[in-house]
Amino acid sequence: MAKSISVPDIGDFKDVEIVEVLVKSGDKIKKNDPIVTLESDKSSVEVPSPFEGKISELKVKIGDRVSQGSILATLEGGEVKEEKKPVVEKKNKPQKVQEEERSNGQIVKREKVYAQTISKDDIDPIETQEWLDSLKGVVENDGPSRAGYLIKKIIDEAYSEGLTLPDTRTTPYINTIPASADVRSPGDQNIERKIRAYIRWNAAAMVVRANKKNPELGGHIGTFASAATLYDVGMNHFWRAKTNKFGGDLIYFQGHSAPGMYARAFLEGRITEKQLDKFRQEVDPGGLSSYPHPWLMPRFWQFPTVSMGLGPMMAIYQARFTKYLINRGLLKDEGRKIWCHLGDGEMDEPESLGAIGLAAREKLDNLIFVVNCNLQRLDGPVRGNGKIIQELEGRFRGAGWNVIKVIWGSYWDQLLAKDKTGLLVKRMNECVDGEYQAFKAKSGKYVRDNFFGKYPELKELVSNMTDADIWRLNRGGHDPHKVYSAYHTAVRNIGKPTVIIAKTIKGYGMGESGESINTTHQQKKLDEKDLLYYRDRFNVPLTDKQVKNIEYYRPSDSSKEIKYLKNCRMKLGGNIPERTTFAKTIKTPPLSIFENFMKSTGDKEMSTTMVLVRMLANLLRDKNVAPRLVPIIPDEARTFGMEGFFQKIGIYAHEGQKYEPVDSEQLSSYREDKSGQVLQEGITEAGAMSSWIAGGTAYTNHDVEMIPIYLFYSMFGFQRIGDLAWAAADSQTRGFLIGATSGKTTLAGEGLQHQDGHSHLLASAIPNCVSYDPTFAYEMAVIFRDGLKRMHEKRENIYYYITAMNENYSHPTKPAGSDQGILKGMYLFKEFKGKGKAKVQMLGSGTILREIIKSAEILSKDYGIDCKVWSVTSFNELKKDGMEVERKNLLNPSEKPKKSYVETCLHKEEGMVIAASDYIRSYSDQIRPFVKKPFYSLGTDGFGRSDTREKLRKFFEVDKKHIVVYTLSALANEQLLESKQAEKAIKKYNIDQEKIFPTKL
Ligand SMILES: Cc1ncc(C[n+]2csc(CCOP(=O)(O)OP(=O)(O)O)c2C)c(N)n1
Ligand SMILES: [Mg+2]
Repeated sequence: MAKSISVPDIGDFKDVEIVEVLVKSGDKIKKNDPIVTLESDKSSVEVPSPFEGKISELKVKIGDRVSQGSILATLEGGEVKEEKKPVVEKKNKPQKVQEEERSNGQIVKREKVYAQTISKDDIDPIETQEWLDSLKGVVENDGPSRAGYLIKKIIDEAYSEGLTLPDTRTTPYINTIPASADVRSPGDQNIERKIRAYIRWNAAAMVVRANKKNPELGGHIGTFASAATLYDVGMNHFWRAKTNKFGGDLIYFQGHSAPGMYARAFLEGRITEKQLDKFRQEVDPGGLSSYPHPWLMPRFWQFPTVSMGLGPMMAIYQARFTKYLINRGLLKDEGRKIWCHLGDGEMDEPESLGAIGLAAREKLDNLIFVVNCNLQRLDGPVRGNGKIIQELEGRFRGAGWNVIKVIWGSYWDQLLAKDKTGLLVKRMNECVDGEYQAFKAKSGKYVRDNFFGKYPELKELVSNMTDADIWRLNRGGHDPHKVYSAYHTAVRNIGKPTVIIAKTIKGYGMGESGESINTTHQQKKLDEKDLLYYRDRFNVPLTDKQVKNIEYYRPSDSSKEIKYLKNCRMKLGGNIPERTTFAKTIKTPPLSIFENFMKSTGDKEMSTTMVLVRMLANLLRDKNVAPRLVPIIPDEARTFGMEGFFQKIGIYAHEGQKYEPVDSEQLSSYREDKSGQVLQEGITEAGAMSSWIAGGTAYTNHDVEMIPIYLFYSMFGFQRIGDLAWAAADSQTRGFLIGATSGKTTLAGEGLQHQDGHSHLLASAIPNCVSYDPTFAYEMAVIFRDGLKRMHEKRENIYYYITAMNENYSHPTKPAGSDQGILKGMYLFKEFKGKGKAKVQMLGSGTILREIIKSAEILSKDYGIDCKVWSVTSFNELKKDGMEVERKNLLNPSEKPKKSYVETCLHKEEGMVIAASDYIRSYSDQIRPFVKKPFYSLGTDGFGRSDTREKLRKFFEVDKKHIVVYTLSALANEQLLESKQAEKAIKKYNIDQEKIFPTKL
């Protein structure tokens, strides 16, 4: 019998092109063998055969366009292999149960036969009922706390009897707050429903309009559609804005629900229609950013959240930092809350759950997470075979959070009340998310048949309900009363952070165009039919014509809705989100504080890390700066020589120190203190970075200018937390990042994964990150002081990345007049006169500057070459300046070209340039275009490895001998010196010409 293979359901796509035909007539194929490849403008997909058989005729060719149902090929003699049907378990069979019982202290075995069991889990329902009745009786007569006490006693007893107790991480799949304890929203639901409808409409309209203009622009409708109630209840009743009397709650919005926030701001009159029309068109002024980006909308957005997982992490550390400021007496305790809205898919990010332990440990009851569980992420269900809500409940409960599940809406209350046998809850428990998703993608009848229909008793329970009634059974996250009740409880919770886990529907109200279907996330275009449906679904008062024009809807300012909306916000203090700052600046400390570092250290050797730590110690003597410093360390204080801070300023610990530290006798004993200043983060670079962001944005979030200084192994900086470094930049964080133990040959013994040869390049990509690689104490001091001035006195929205080293050496006196050069990125450090045989400009940065100095000595003395040594404090800053000047010159071709700073330094100098650093060559190569002379760079390209500094520098060829040889060779290359000079030097210094290039080793 012949069968045909046709195109299956390919979603919304029609007339899709066949780009490959993978079979030919006569081919024998198996079930699921691919037949053709289809390609739409988004993706390509193979169509598998549903049958086994032999192709008798191919009906299509490459280039043909097909849609669902188009025949691709016919098969002869095909056989349909029957899928095995799942075996249905028979229920309520009498069971024989082997039981162990304790009798007179002895274990005896006896057999019990029960005539009727409700399930295999319950062998004696009557006994079960007796226990339940007892519990009920205690609750009614003696109250819930007595009942709780008895249960705890029973559990303790069970443990001491050695019983294996059921896993109690999760509670049944129902709301945590029982209907009887719900607190109903005091709001006018009629008006709130209308407001929500208009916000929904405008949020969708702005995305559709943008994509109509240009499909490149993108956007999301389904996310906010699922979360609208979660936001509205917060906005109408809970979230307090910053005023001159109150600091304001801080809200982290889920990144791609941004259209909903704009749509509300539009109703509030804060955003114009013109702006809505510029959603995602940010290049010209007045556009609205795709996601929350404070850099792009600095008066609106407070927190960048769209890179998933960073929001929750930053919110936790924000809540912690708020308590830190309060405990240190820098902020009033006003009961402010930090709210963080998340997607359920986002909870898969390690960062999302990575810091929840800290939140519980530090009793952050100022923190509320709201996880919008619409059961879907981008491609499909978050947990098709499981239950994300239960999984999250278990994880948060395990971590010690207060968990509030908001699963079912009020329409379910009556059904649950009638569910005397617990069968409804059992059914709720046993359905998996894939089924729950399908229920809301289908119909009331489908829910009746497939949810209630599984048990006759449940079918009976809803027998007097129409399919429409069943469809109306809502989910908790769409019920304003349930959400209100959860928020009401959360804000009153003491001693623990709270997570509200709310069940919703992705694309709620979008109907066939995208409600609860797997493609909802990408839906950004709605056609006329979809838009009319959406309008009708939420009763938006727009005519068909207005809908077809995708007009926005905003009732007049005198309408009840707008008055109500504004009144709600007025009562809560004003606008949210809104970014403002009223922080007082910090006066830059006097030069005297830095004086020590400007003079030679003589024979005394120290590392730049030590210099920095000393400088911080000095700064702690400045009354303006001292209280604002926030030293942040991820378990490396001793590595950086910072243990002295433990006693001096204490380690922040919200409960103080409950123990006598083991080293209490010692000077720098481990001192934890409620008002401690050091944030000792433990081993979490992401956590430390989040603290640093909280500290560096306190000027806007708390109106207190702080100076966070985060010290870390430079290899575990930008590379490890690069995404947070971007979030910091976006947030306009002000503060210092110190990449300690930096460089590939400076951190000698730690080896490959510790030796950093590229962090400066990563830093250079961040536009408002100012970075330096200083060598000497005075450079560090000049740079640090300038950083304090620029960021904390002049309020520039930049942050500093400064590398520091752990190599000890002596430091010279600051050359007169070098300050400006130090800050711009290079200055003439010293001239080594030879015999004028040739001239070389030698550029060095970080620790390798010292090798450059040594090689200049050799070159001048032994080879008669005149060398000028330039200390390059920042190839990155030089590059930025060079790019800008070059661009300006190119844009003004008729004007006299301006000189980049590099050129200003070098244009009058003679000779070629040789540059070296402890970083890969690309770092110094950045200035190559601006040097305008022959330029040779040396660097540490290749894998790091553990050895002595001397051997490492030889290996990477950045030691003085290699620099001498390469300089001579380069001079020969430029025909400024005879090549035999270089040849001789190669022999003299035993340079192995056959050695393999370090990147290949
Ligand atoms: C770090 C990161 N990875 C991937 C993405 C791309 N992305 C945007 S939304 C999304 C799905 C989110 O699902 P969920 O968190 O459940 O949110 P929902 O839209 O369902 O509310 C993904 C993968 C991102 N924004 N950030
Ligand atoms: Mg989701």
